[in-house]
Amino acid sequence: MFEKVLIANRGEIALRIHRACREMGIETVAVHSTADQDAMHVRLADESVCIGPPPAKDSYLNASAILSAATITGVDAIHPGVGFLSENADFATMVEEHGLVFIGPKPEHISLMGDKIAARQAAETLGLPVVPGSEGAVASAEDAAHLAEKIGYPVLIKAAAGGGGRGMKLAPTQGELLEAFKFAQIEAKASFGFDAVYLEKFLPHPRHIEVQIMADGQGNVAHLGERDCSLQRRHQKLVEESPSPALNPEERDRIGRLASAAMSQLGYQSAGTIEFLYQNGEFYFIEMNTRLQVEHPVTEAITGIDLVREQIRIAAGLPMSFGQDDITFSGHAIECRINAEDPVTFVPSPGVVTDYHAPGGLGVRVDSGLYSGYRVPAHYDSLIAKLIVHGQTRNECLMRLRRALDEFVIEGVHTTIPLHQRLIGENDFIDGNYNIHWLERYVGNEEGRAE
Ligand code: MV4
Repeated sequence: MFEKVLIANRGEIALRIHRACREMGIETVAVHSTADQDAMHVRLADESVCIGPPPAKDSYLNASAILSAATITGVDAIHPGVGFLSENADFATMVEEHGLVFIGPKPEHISLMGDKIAARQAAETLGLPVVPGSEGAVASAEDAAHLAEKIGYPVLIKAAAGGGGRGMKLAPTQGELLEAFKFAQIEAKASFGFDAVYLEKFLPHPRHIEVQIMADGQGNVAHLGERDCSLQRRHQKLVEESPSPALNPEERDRIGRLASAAMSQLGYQSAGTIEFLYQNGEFYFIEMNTRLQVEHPVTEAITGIDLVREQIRIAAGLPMSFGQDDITFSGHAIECRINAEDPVTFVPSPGVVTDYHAPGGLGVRVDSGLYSGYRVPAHYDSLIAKLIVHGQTRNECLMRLRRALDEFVIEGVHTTIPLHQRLIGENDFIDGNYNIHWLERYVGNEEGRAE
């Protein structure tokens, strides 16, 4: 097992990784920007190295600075966390070239899934249901029009280098296709430096359902159920839950088995998430995330499996500590993302947290680096805490969530807690009756007209 791990991230996820390492007897090295020197995970880590000024490109995205810190402190491995360098195949390769272990999948699988056209082709080859659309890239507007005629409007033009909501354009009818194609291509080139686009039939009101998988590269592959992440605004998830209120046990079993079989065939290793759109009883693969996800605690709550611990074991060459048959899915879990933002306008609200009290009790987990006196920096994502509640039934979970939100005290910055409190009183939420558009309709989305 590793003796020392460098955590190439910040915030609650850096703390999460530190905790897993601690419990495994592994020393930790925190790397941080000057804006994060007082962060909780930096205080708790055995060692810390300042790697640069606040802008992420000069610190958390600075591969050379991170690799230098790794060399100086003599770590065995690097955990990239989420975001930042976590899905950068070049970084994963550089880590390996430095004689260190990248705690994550193989670079080839990061690259494969980073190219959304290649990912779509791979998914189809691996037996996953994909959205009807182009076989590969669409070279011209004429080809796009021809294909759209066959599969039917509306269609979406998506950038190969996009994902997570970036670089998509809707063509409701043939009359709008030429313009949408040109726009998507130009936007893709400008945003990603790569203008390849592909085409999919547009699904008007799906849910976003993702399957958590874990594989050790030694023949063991398991799925850990799904998460319903449909409650989002501008591609920022606000609430995630498992199991999805929309699926019946047969559907859950079917998509889980398909996901496992696909990853087995691919030879995938580490944690991964396969994203699907789900509409009218059908699943459609859209993307795969080759990393740990922010919402992983929801899965940990219902399976009792420590996903970060398993990632570390796998990276160290050990087999997974469980197999599919060892997993029992128990109860229901919901995560609320608490952001330092105005709960109505969503304008970021950095500043000093003047008072902090987290809820607790049975079935309540809070992942957060906050403390009284902590300054929320303005330079990063506004996620400051995750509240995860677990109950035996969805209703118990909802009652517990309401109780926990009411206990939560965060003073000095605006947070999304009041929004979550409002949400939990909505009948559609209580009934699990929502899709990917529900939240934006509920809170308004002044710049979201294109979607
Ligand atoms: C779609 C879609 C409808 N039809 N593809 C947005 C993010 C990226 N991961 C894929 N996205 C979508 N792809 C087809 N063929 C609608 C979305 C979409 C979406 C998906 C998941 C969660 C939230 C979303 C919000 C708007 C649009």
